[in-house]
Amino acid sequence: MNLTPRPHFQAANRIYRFRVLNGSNARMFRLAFRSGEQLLDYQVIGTDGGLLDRPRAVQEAFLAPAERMDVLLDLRRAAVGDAVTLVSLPFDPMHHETGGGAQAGGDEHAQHAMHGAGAPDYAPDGSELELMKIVVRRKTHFDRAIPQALSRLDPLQDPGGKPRVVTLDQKNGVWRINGLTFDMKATPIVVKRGATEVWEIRNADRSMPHPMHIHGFQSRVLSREGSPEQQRRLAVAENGLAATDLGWKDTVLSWPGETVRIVTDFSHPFPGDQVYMVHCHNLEHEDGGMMLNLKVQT
Ligand SMILES: [Cu+2]
Repeated sequence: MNLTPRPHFQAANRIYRFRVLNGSNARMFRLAFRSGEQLLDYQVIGTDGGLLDRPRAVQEAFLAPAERMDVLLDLRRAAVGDAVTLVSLPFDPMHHETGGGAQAGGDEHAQHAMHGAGAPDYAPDGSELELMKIVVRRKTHFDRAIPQALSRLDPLQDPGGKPRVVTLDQKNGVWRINGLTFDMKATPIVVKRGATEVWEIRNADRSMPHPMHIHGFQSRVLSREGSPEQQRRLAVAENGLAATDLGWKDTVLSWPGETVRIVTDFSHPFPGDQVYMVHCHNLEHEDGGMMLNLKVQT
C-alpha cells in the first residue's frame, strides 16, 4: 500500500477519509475494516468520478483494478491502543476462463499452477490479505459529524430503445470484446457525439471478472443481473446495485455470468471526431487485446 509493505497508520480518535485506488494489474480486493473478529461499518462516500449524494454504510466492498472509492472510517469512539486492520476478505476470484484452447477447466488450471510446484510465493487472488494496520495512538478534539448530504448527483436516465450489447468472452486463450481484439486502425464502436447510450455488458459464464473501463467519459450503473452470490449480497437496491455502483464510474466490474447495464452521455468539448478506448482494466487482459477503439462521431 502506497509502495509500503505491511504499513502502519498512527491514528487519532476522529473520522478519517481514505481515497482508495486499486492500482494492481489484476488483483481484486474485498475491502473491510476489522477490529479483532469484528467487521466495522464504514461509509462509502464516493466512487471513480466523485461524491455520492449521501454516505452509504457498508462492511465490505469489492474494488477491481482501476476502480476508486472514497470512504469514511469513524474512529471517534476508539480508545488509545485500539487497532483496526484494513483487510481484503477471502472471496472466489472466479477464474472461470476456458484456458489456452484446452478443454480443461480454468479452476483445474489454477490449481495446477498453484500447487504443481509447491506453495506459491504470492498470495493467490481472492485470498485473505492484511493491507494496513491502523492503531489509535492519541486523543484529539474532533467535533465534526459525518455529513448526511454530500453532493448533488443527478441521475442519467435510460433514454429507452435497445441497449448496445457488449459481450466479453475468451476464445483460444484470447480475451475478446464483441468477438474482437484490439486493432489500432479499426473503430468497431461508433457513437454519436452527445448521444446518451445504454450499454449492456454481458460477461460469459466461462470467464473472469472484467473491470471494463471507458476513456474520457463517466457512466452510471443501471443494473446488475445474474451476479454471483458474493456480489448479490452487497446489493442495496432491487436493480442489484451495490453502494459502490451508486456514483459516477469509468471502470465497472462485471463478473462471469453477469449482465451489467451502464448509461453514458457521450458529450465532449473537443472538435471533430474523437477516438477513445474501451478496455478491460485487468492489464494482462488488456495487453492481450481486450480493448477496442470507440469513435465519437460529430
Ligand atoms: Cu478482463
